Amino acid sequence: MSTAARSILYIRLPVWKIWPGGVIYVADFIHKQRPGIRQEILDLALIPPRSRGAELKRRLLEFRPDVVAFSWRNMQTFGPHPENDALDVVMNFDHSPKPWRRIKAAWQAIGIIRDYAVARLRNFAWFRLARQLLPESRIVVGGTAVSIFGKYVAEKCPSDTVVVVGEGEEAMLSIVDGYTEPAGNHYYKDNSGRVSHHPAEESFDLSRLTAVDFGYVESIFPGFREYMGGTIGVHTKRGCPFQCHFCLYNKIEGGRQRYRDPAEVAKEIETLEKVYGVKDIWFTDAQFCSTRRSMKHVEHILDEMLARNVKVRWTGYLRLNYLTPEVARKMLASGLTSIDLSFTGTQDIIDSLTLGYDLEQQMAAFRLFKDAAVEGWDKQKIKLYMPLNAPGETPDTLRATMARIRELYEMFGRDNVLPFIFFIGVQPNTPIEEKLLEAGYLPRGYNPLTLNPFTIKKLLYNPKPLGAMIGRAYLEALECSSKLDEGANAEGDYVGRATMEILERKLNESFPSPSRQRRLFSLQTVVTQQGTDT
Ligand code: B12
Ligand code: SF4
Repeated sequence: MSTAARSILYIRLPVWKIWPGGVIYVADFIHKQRPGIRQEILDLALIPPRSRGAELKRRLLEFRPDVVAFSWRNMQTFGPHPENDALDVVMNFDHSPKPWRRIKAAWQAIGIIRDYAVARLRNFAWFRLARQLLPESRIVVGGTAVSIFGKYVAEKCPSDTVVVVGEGEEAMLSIVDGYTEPAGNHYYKDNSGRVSHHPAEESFDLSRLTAVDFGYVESIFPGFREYMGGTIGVHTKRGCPFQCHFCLYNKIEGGRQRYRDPAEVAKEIETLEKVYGVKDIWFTDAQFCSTRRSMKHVEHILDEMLARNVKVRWTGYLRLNYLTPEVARKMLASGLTSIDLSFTGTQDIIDSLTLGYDLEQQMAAFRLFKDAAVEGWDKQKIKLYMPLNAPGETPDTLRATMARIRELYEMFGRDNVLPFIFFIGVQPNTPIEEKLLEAGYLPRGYNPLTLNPFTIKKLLYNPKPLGAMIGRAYLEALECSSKLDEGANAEGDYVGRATMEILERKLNESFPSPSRQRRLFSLQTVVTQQGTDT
């Protein structure tokens, strides 16, 4: 297609209901650049599964858009943690002492993998449906799932499809302008079925992303109001310069941090709160604050929010490297509701995963928060995403993590600290994947999108011998605790806290620590000497 487009139908492919931020930023940007273009957003997550195909067909035929733009968020939905049943299934299958539970888990695993496969095949069938109903329209596919698996997706797409890797604004603008070769990093499947790749550096100037015009978005998105009672994602920057071994975010968004204008970000939040009554915001950046420069940017956003007297609760992925007492105070004053961050209790594991921060500095930053909470610490939660059993983990490093968690219990109150039982999910083209290929843990040439349950299980990295102990501690904790943090109403403890405590007990039974061994030894010596003395 080389003529300019006049209409776009965005189709958000189904996921568990979550604010479709990516597609909204793209549609808002296109509207601001080319106001004459007719746009509509069809969010399949809001439509009952049985009606989705029919509704898609109806909208394609009625609207007959020049561009059919699919947004695909998750392709691999298992990065399991306690709020996701897949973790219980894997743990029961591998580590339950009860055979019937293992058999049940095997059945559940087959169900999960079937759903996963069906979702993927169904998405490809919808792309073909669009091509069949509208042979002249250009099909575009974007979103985080295709940013990771772009080539694979392009190969399965119908002809004349553009698969956009990474951010979509520039690519989409060039497509609506009718460029034969769109801008940005993308794959293209031509009419003969050949797939070509057009790499590009991320270059979009984020200061062009002004506050979303929600009035316009509401006019093109019938499901818009259905999200207003929940958490809304707000983007403040793109890119991450760190190289954590397990992470892909720096590849999805690029390594260079680019920033939106703080006043525009705050204006966006202000409209959400004052016009639509939104109470909860998630800053959807790879990291909300990580570098010295990004901490300054965050401070400006918080200043703007405070100046506008915006009353929301907010969170996002945080790094505390450059936290200052002033920023901690502003974070709390502007509605920080939880501190969500990677956590492990030894510098050795931090370094082996190249997380790029100092443990003592992280602990000092926690104290800054504590000191900044003028009226005491009672509302905010500390959510610890723990890469348990990462390469290099030993009984002693796990015990050290537990000791640090106890420090946090003392600082913030036990009920406010939520250790998240998390494992490394091995993702394609990450340093950890390369390490595990070299070690022979994964076979070279394995398919990261495989449906083989044994390979899928391996992608959740929790190897022996500690893996079995962690698994059994988790299963024991599940018997007596709650998977959600329900504060005072919880029946039993929060599962993450209980797991860590059971694990510590098991570690002490099976691998007495050197100091404990020393104590036991001296006690035995004293007892023996006393025995001989009397
Ligand atoms: C923030 C975040 C979360 C937050 C979301 C908070 C919220 N309320 O919004 C939380 C913690 C809740 C979360 C949960 C999960 N997440 Co998450 N999340 C992210 C993160 C960091 C940012 C996503 C985001 O909103 N970005 C901001 C928006 C503006 O950007 P965007 O959506 O990417 O859209 C841009 C482009 O993709 C593109 N685009 C999008 N659509 C389209 C369409 C067209 C036509 C075009 C041209 C372009 C285009 O243009 C947009 C603007 O430039 C990404 C990693 C990353 N760095 O991208 C993971 C990520 C998306 N999450 C992922 C996963 C797996 C999950 C979970 C399944 C984890 C779990 N096991 O529970 C859940 C699922 C939630 C759900 N309901 O679907 C994976 C998906 C990867 C995959 N292989 O499938 C990612 C990529 C992380 C990873 N593992 O690498 N997540
Ligand atoms: S884990 Fe966070 S800091 Fe590390 S590379 Fe990923 S986004 Fe960046």
